[in-house]
Amino acid sequence: MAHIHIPKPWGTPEREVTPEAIFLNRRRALKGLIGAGLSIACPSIVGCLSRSDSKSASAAGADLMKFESLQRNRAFAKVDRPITDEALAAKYNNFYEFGGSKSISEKAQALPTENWKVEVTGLVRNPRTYDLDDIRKKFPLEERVYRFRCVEAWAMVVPWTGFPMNLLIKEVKPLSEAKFVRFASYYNPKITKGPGFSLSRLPWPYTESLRIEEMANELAFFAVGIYGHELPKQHGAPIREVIPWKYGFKGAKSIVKIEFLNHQPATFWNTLQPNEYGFEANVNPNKPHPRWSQATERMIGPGPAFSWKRRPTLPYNGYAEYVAELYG
Ligand SMILES: Nc1nc2c(c(=O)[nH]1)N[C@H]1C(S)=C(S)[C@@H](COP(=O)(O)O)O[C@H]1N2
Ligand SMILES: [Mo]
Repeated sequence: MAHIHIPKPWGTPEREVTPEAIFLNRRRALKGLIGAGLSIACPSIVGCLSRSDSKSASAAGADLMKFESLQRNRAFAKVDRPITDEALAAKYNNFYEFGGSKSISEKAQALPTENWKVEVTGLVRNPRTYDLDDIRKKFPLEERVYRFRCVEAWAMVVPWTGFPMNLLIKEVKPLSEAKFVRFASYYNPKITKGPGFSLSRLPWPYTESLRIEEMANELAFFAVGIYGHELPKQHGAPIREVIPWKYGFKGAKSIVKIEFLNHQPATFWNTLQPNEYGFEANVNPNKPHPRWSQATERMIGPGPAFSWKRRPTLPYNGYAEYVAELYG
């Protein structure tokens, strides 16, 4: 991969930084396993997960596993704004399955994540159902600090733990007819009751979709963790998409199914409001939402939302150098 950036001194604060020498040795040792990537601490997650002693600040007392000796991928640490406070990000969420407000973090604890399975199906040579252990063994995990931008104009910067989607593509080998991929979130109307108001006929399950070329881009990511530990349920445990150059709704949470298709599928928000939630949904300061400007964004912070620091919205959320070529 050609994109190796020297991190800027104003880059994000480093948590639990591994001394450079150890990092380099480990890299050398793993080189044979991981090919050209420069990122990976644990060839598999085995031996790298530990049950945290302290309760997480984030998830209604949930006890979250920590990723030990995880390496931050420095190629993606160049973010010119501070990492969002973990406890604030964990209490300001969108997860319509558990309600229509931002305060769903406690309700989301009802999501049953035991024995989670992800079915990969459709137009692929190797269809497969993975459990979380399979995923952890198969795909080397790394940490990436990404900007994140909701279509509602709030934004954050968070360190995700996970692996690039192109590793899954290599495993399952989409057929040449496959042009799109669709991600479906967990849905069980007894548990994911949805927002109480109106809209009783929402197009559940929550689904999202990408073109295959978008999925293959090096930025497209499956996250299994955030802030160095497994995902709390409100952030989309145990596995979600993270597509940093698109609005947040493109990243389905709590994925149970990944399907390769020859056509563009209907998706949740695009079905409800196609003029507000386009299929492509690339972050674009010059393309206003029908109901508000997208020129600036509010970084999640303390206090009421109107007081949060405003920043200019960046084209492709600051990732044009990686993705602009996808859009000719
Ligand atoms: N299944 C599901 N995934 C979802 C959503 C949702 O309601 N349901 N909301 C989306 C939207 S609009 C955003 S901005 C992000 C929010 O992610 P966060 O709560 O982890 O910050 O999740 C996205 N993924
Ligand atoms: Mo969003």
